Amino acid sequence: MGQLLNKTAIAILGAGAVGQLIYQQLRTDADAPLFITRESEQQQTVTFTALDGQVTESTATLLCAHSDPSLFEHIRLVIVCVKAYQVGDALKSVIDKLPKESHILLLHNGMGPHLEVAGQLRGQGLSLGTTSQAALKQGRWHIVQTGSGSTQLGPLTTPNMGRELKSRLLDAIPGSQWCEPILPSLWHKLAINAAINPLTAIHNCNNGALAQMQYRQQISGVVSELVSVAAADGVKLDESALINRVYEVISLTAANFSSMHQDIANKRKTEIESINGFVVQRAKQHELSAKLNQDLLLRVKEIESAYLI
Ligand code: KPL
Repeated sequence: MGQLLNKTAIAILGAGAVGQLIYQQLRTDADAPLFITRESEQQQTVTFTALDGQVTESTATLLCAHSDPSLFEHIRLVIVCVKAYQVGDALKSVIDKLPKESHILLLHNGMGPHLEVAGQLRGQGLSLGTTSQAALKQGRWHIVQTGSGSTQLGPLTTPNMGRELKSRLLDAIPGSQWCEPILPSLWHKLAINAAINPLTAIHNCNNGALAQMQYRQQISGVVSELVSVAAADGVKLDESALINRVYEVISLTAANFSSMHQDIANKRKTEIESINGFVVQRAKQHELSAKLNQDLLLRVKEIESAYLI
């Protein structure tokens, strides 16, 4: 079994800030995850500035969808760290090369891709995760960790992730825990993102500005709609605890600009479809109203449409 976790057992699909952060946390002197990216196959120097300011450099192996299939043979876990709207295409490009006994872990903001991915798998099991650790890219291969935070991981479909891989993740990622079932944790994080991200993007403000009275009704309303939709989806959430948590995050991250604010400021596609858009989509499925989430979805899409082609 120890043999299973030799070199190349873990691959990270996507090398954004979160993918590189997880790479750094899983990397040891003896072994490191592979990256699967759209770049050509190569050895790549990667730089990491830790929370304490310490800078380290290491050499990572990059594979791509065109790499020789034999290079994928030893992979037992693929951690998918691309944006929610890229998950389907990214996985489709490599799924045929992944061993049947490998396991897929989705780790992105928002919800929804798991519904599509479940149909793409070729016998692999699926787990989901969410993290509130934060990192920023300083360059293509240099990230700076900007915040610690918790990470929840848990199973969605069998075969389950093997015990060794699970321990390796939990030992390496600070503040991580295994949650069964995992969906309540994802809905919980979704509520925080659904309340904070679009409002900061629309009003061009930092997270802290949302503590003002003028946003109170909208924040409570967005969370309340989400709680009803989650309940119809079989996930029970505590509405008032969730609203309190939103305000706690607003206060803890007061000086930060949300990821959606940054996406809009940099004219990038946002994750709105998998945040408020997911609530709206599930609400339609259950014939529920999610008017406030719908309004935020439309407004952010309107802002995006001014620069997205
Ligand atoms: O996760 C976040 C994000 O920006 O996407 C929050 C919690 C809102 C912190 O900024």
